[in-house]
Amino acid sequence: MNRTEKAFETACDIYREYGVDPVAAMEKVKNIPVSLHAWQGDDVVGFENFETALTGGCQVTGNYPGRARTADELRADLDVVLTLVPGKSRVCLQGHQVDKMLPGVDRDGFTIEHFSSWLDWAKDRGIGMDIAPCYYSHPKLDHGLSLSHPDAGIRKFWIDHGLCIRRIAAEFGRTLGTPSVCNFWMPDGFKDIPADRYAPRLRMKESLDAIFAEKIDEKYELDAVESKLFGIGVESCTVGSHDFFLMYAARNNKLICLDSGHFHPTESIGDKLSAIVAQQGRILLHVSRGVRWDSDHVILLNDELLSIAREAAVYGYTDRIWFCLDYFDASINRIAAMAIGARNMRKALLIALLEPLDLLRKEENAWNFSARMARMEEAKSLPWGDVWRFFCEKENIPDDTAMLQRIAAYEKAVLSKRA
Ligand code: RNT
Ligand code: ZN
Repeated sequence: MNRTEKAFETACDIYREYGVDPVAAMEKVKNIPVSLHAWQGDDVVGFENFETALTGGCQVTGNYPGRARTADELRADLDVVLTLVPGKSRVCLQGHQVDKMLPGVDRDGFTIEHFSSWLDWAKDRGIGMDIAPCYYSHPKLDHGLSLSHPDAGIRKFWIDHGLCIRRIAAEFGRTLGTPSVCNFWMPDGFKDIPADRYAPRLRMKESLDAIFAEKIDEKYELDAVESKLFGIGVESCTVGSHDFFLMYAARNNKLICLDSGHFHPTESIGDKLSAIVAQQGRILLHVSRGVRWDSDHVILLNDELLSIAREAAVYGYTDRIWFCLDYFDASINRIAAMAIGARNMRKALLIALLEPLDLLRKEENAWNFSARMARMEEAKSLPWGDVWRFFCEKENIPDDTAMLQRIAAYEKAVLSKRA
């Protein structure tokens, strides 16, 4: 027995005293799909054949060497990340992360042909793929508006883009045998107080209805809609606010996408999950970390992440929750950013599944709230780290230290040569 195995045995003894089975928790956590966001690897630049700055109110700061400049480079990077993250991973793309452009074809004409190498790659690795249309970094995002733009021609361009990406998602789903989540986020909004908030919202609703009028079997593709509080330069009004999209999702049976960086700084999304699921809702999580003005820092194993994972996992409704990471940091090694965040997501889920829930509920049901508090605090020092290390070993994934060494080796051999 090595040290990791010994520590795990002891941890199991302790957990069993609390009525928790670590073996069952590991089995469960392994099978929760987490979608890795490919856009951390290319700084949300995409691989189209024209140059635009990142628009739409998002910003990627930093210039650490090694950004993936082509889809091939990005896939190579993701291959490394996949060896560093335990459990079932998927990969999520933005709609401009094409393999190749075809002459004269813009975003309103993308087909699976533009993404065929992604499909082959995913098939080969046996992983599911998700995708999101890209409503930013394009001249047709005019005056900050896309689907809610007053001009019917501009709206049509973006409606067609949405349709194209849904069809591509369906193709991913059909070929890979697992439904592809297609997430709609658009930056539409106003820097300063608009005279009319109503008309853009009516137009946004109409455009979305047009995109979703085409029925696609949920066996292949699942639509999600993502709300946001504000973006940089879009501080006064976001057309697709939380109220707008929560209503839209409920009425149209779509997944509501909750991005943890898209709310007021003191507003946690943890509490929202049961409220939505209790009413037949389904949720796509964009797991991120807001820091001051930025909604997209690498996720850390902090209280916010722990509460999201806890609320997502402990009630047994993970079949209604989809997990996708969403952050971008260009000031550190991008493989590290992806791997650290993805491992934190998995760690947080493991910690949630190791919670002595029955015990806590027992105190709660007996109205013994002081004992509930004491037990919750006690649970924080249970030896989840020993379970995590054993889990990684069992899954043939490096531990936290070895992970770092592997990333450094890849940086030296590959990333540093990209400058
Ligand atoms: C933006 C949204 C959206 C983006 C991606 C890159 O605030 O969170 O999901 O992160 O489109
Ligand atoms: Zn998001």
